[in-house]
Amino acid sequence: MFGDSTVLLWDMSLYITPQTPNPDFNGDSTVDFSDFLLFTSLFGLSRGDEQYDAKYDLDGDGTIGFGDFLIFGRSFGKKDNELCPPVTSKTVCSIGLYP
Ligand SMILES: [Ca+2]
Ligand SMILES: [Ca+2]
Repeated sequence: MFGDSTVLLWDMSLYITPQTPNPDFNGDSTVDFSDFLLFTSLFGLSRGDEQYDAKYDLDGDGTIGFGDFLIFGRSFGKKDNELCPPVTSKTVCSIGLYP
């Protein structure tokens, strides 16, 4: 798997995007209910709010809202190595996890 063009594209996206959206908020390598609870605790906050944390703003529009929830929902139940950054999903993740 390492060394083919798919992995190269993935690696480049890490440099282009300052922050890669990762719905695994608590870093335990699985997107599950505990991440959902973290997300809902900050749902509705916007950039500038005291508790706002950009890592929950998965689509980067400055608000932790429904668009981020949709991205989270698509990753729910998946492990770290199955996650795909939305920006590169069409290129990297055409195998089936993402449309
Ligand atoms: Ca997690
Ligand atoms: Ca957002």
